[in-house]
Amino acid sequence: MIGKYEITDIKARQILDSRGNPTVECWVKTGKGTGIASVPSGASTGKHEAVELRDGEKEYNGLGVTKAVKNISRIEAKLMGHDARDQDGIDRIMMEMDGTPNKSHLGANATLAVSMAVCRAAASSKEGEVYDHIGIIYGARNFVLPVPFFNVINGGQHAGNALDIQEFMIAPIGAESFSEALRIGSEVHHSLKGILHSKYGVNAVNVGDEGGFAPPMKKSKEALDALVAAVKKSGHYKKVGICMDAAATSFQKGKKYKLDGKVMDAEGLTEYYESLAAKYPIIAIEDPFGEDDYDAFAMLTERIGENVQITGDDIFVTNNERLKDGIMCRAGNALLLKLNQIGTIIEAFDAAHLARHAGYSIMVSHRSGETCDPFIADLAVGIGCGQIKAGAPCRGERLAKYNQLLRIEEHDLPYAGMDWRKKGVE
Ligand code: 2PG
Ligand code: MG
Repeated sequence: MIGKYEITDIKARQILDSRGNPTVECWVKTGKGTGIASVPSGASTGKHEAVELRDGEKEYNGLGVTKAVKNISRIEAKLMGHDARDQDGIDRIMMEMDGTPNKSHLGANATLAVSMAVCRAAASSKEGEVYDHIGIIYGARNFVLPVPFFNVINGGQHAGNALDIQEFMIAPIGAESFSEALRIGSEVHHSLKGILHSKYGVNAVNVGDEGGFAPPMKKSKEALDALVAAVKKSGHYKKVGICMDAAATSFQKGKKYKLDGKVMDAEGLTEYYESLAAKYPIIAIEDPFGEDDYDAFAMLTERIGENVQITGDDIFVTNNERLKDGIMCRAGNALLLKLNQIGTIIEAFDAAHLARHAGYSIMVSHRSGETCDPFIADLAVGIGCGQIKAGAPCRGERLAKYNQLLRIEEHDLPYAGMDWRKKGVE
């Protein structure tokens, strides 16, 4: 007799993501359930990330993923009959089959698609919630609705404008519930649309890859001023903090950084961030320096880490070893968690546990190329990290995550809110 959690079938296919590029979708069937999942893809990818296997053929300009899809057939042969609840065992089988430190053999897009679909299939086999099953795998039952960080102004590699900083986000830290946070995010986003339209004209309200506006601004301060004005116009004083993802590797030139028309060394850039944090209600800065600049991360954390979250994305790439190096020198105080940077759920959880033990915060993150798979919404609730970034409250693939959080909220879970040391926009 086939057990209800026993894996009986695994299928994969090539689908397209929100930028119209191929990505992998996987479907896992057990005796009693099914799970389907698809993987996202970054644009400002860190060089230490796990490998996204691409075909390199003429179709889709080299971006096809048929090789990764074929690799899933090989994975299927090893996983047939396995218990879908054994996420640890399954992910480790794939890690062993791959045998490389960066999934370059099977492709992190192949292993992650299977890892996520297995997790869903296990939850479906017991007719349970995905976040609840994630809590079991993670080893915690501290379910909270995360504070959403809405990326409402896009720059850097996500937009065709002159802004060096990649993401300007608003976070409704003072909302009473997730649904209120989403409403505040939406209202501020629409206020911002009006402000940008009247100041910069109709082209300023076209949206970038993550659903935020991509206005023809040149300097960070213009974006920050627009955010403050939008929060004020929407009437949500004190409830909203500001966050930036500098994605600074993209404006690093050797040991210098070229930002907002100035060339600065790490010390100069630290002072610049300090001055911005003193002037604006900035509660978090992600990737303020290049992906190998641990010393500069440590310097900024030392200077403003008391009041401002310094989040490591391209520097840590959800990788235990790189995070360990960061913790040793107190570089940053938060981990950005992206499953596809490492390629399996279990490895991402290793990094999350390490972050937790070191007192680092965790923010679950989408990628700039997404699908409508809402997995990261369940992930953020399941590990109880209290923070998620999934783009602006605009575009289907972004709302897929936020809307899933609305559904989960109906289970009477609390909203994380935040004990940020600084207040929101006054
Ligand atoms: C980031 C992400 C997501 P990308 O830098 O944090 O916003 O962008 O997926 O392009 O790496
Ligand atoms: Mg980033």
